[in-house]
Amino acid sequence: MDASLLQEVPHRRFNPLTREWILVSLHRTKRPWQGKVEKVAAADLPAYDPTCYLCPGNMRADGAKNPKFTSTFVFDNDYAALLPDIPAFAEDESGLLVARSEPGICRVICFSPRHDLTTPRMSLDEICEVIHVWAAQFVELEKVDWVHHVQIFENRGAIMGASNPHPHCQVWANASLPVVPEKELASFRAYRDAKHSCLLCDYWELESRHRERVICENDGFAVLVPFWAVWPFETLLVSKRHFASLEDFLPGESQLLADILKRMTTRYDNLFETSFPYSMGFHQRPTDSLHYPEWHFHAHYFPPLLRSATVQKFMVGYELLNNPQRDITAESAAARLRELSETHYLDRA
Ligand code: H2U
Ligand code: ZN
Repeated sequence: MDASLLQEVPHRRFNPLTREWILVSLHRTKRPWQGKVEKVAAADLPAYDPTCYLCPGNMRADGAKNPKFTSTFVFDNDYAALLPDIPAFAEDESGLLVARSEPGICRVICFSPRHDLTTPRMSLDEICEVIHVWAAQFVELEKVDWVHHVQIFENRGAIMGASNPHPHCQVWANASLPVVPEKELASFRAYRDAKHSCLLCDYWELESRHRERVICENDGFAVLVPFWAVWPFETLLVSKRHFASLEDFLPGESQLLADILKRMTTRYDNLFETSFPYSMGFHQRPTDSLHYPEWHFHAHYFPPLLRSATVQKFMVGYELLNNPQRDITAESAAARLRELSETHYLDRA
C-alpha cells in the first residue's frame, strides 16, 4: 500500500465490517475556518447533586427512589424505548408498508455513586466492577428466550444527547438483530467463508505490523483509529484473543479491559482538555443461543468533536445524501491521539 498517496490524494476507503465506503478528502483541511476554537471551562460538578435522578438516595423522574448504592446500580429505564410485554404483529402491504412488533428491555447502569466521576477518573477496581455488571447483564438478558441481541452503550456529554453527567450507560436487549450488527455478522461470515480466518483477528494482525493507526494496547486489548473511520477521532477497541462476548472473558481480562478503557478515555479527555463527548458501545455476538464462531468482540467509540472542545463535525449535506466524508486522515488522528499523555489533565500536578 502506498501510504503517501493516502495522505495527498482524495480517495474512498472501504469498511470491511459494514461493507460501506467513506470519502477521504484531505485538501479540505486547508480551507479557511471561522468557527469557534476556544476551550470550554470544565464544569465543576459536585460529588453529590441533590437534583440528580441518578445519585444515591434521590428520587427519579417517575417517583421511584434510588437506593443508597455504594458502587454500581442497575434499574429498568423509566422511559424505556422498548417494552417486554407487547402484542405481537407483522404487517406487510405489497412489500412497501412493512412493520413488525419489537419487544425489548431497557435498563440504565450507574457506574458510581459519585456524580462527578467519569471513566478516565475512576480507579481500575471501580471500572472492573462496571465491567462485571455489564457481563452479568449480558448473561441475564441472553437467558430471556426472545432476547436475540444485547447492546451496552454509553452516551457521554450533552452534545451526544446524554441527559445527565452522572456516569452511566444504557442496555437495550431486543428480539431482532439491529441493522449494524446484522451487517457486521454478514461481513464476519463472508470473510470466514472466504479466508477461513477471522476478519478482526486478521485486521489487528495487519495494524499491529503497520503501527501507524494504533493508539494503545495491553496484553488483552488494543485501540486504533480504523482505516475506514468516519468520525475525526473515531476508534475501534479489539480484543487480541478471538472470542465473542463478555461472557467469554478469561480471569484477568476484565482488568485488562478496565486498563484500556481508562487509558483511552484519558487520552480522549486530554485531546482538547475537556470531558470528551462520545457514543461508545460493545458489539457482541447475537444472543439467540446459536453458535457464532465468526464473531469477534469489539467496541466502537464515535466522538463528534473535530477541532476543539466546541467545534463539532456534522453529518450533513453530501454525507446524508451519499456517504460519510472526513478531512483529517485516520493516520493523522491516530498520531495525535498516540502522542497524548495517559495522565488525566485534571490530575496533573
Ligand atoms: P442517557 O443519558 O444516555 O439518555 O441515559 C439516561 C436514561 O435514563 C434515559 O434513557 C432514563 C432516560 O430514559 N431515565 C430514567 O429511567 N429515569 C429518570 O428518572 C430519568 C432518566
Ligand atoms: Zn448524580
